[in-house]
Amino acid sequence: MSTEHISERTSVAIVGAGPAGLLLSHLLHQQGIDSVVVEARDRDYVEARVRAGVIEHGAADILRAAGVGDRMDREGLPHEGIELRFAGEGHRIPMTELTGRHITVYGQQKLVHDLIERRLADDGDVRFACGPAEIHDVDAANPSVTYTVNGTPHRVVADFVVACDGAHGVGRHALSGVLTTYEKTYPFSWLGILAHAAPRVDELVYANHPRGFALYSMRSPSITRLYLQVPADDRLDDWPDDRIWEELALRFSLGGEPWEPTVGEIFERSLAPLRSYVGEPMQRGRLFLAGDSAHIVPPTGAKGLNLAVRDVELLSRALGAARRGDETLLKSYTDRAMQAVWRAEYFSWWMTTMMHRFDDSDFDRRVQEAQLRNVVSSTAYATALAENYVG
Ligand code: FAS
Ligand code: PHB
Repeated sequence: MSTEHISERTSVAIVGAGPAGLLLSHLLHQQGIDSVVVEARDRDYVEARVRAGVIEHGAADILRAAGVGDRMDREGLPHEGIELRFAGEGHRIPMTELTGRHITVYGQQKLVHDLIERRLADDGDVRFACGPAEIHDVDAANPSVTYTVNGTPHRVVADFVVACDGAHGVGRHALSGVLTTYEKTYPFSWLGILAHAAPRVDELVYANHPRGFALYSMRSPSITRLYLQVPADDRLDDWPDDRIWEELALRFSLGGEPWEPTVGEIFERSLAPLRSYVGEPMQRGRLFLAGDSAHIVPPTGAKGLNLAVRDVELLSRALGAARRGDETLLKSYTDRAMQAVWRAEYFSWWMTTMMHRFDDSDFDRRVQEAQLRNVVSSTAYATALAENYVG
């Protein structure tokens, strides 16, 4: 066990190799700024994690402009609408007709793989399986990140540290004392599955049914992604395959009749609690936060990954300007990022409260249905949803 600390220097030390950390490292590289990415988990784990599936118009533009959108454009599925299904009826929201913009259905797994491949092709310094890193001296001129591998402690000293370490990272803790948090938890979770089954729909279906919410999404012409609203304390064992398919058919009912998704082998399943979280500010001294480390949205609005992309696009420009001696953008990073963050928080809360079943009063229930009828019958309401959804 060597106690000798290996100490190195870089411009920007990034904690976390999720989409935020990897894209930031790439965008900095394109400006000639070196960085080191320190990731706790191994590469296989990071690439296997099933998360987002929807890329907004604006985020897709950012990825394309950064030269990491080729496979997204080749394999991603452009969608021009979504369906809201309730009271046994389906209603299409023609998003592109209403906004001129569209979404791209492209798995976060694939995007993360593309970003890792690109970083490594550009000799980027991405370090996997480092175990949980720690952040130090954020108020000093040279903050640092430490981690230990095989008993050997490492310290990466930098001009700036960026915590892209997600919802359970250390970044937030380094802001304790200056952080104001805003949080809301929802009394249910999402049970998500991936199945080898050709999607029965061409666009995403969001269903509000008396038995609860359901979402019909996809990853490719042969892989379906489906979600069910389940009680927050449910476990995966409570949901054998047959029960999942039966419940989906009921919640997607049309005209009072069960409507079955194409059934296929389920090869991935996960439970995700739903919550909204914002921590302000997103910076302190020479530490900055981006992505889920700073804000969490319930996935109903498909905003989490897209917010992470926007944060790092903003931050990479600010770090580039700081390198040229102008710290204006860095100083106002939080204010600039928060505009998109609170808009996405609002929209994600709005979609979640409109599409899920709560233990509500009959009055609330009828108001929820009236809200849904407003959205599908009023061009103004439908346009508001479309503008927020396509981003
Ligand atoms: P991530 O959590 O992806 O990455 C953080 C990384 O930091 C991880 O690799 C972690 O291992 C590492 N790390 C943590 N602590 C560390 C430490 N101390 N040291 C070193 N490394 C550390 N968003 C959408 O936009 N659309 C969707 O459709 C959508 N669907 C979702 C479905 C589910 C089930 C879930 C859970 C999320 C979904 N999201 C969706 C949100 C999701 O995509 C997140 O917003 C996105 O992963 C955020 O990316 P990062 O901020 O990079 O954080
Ligand atoms: C997904 O495809 O995983 C997905 C799509 C839309 C959402 C959430 C998740 O709102």
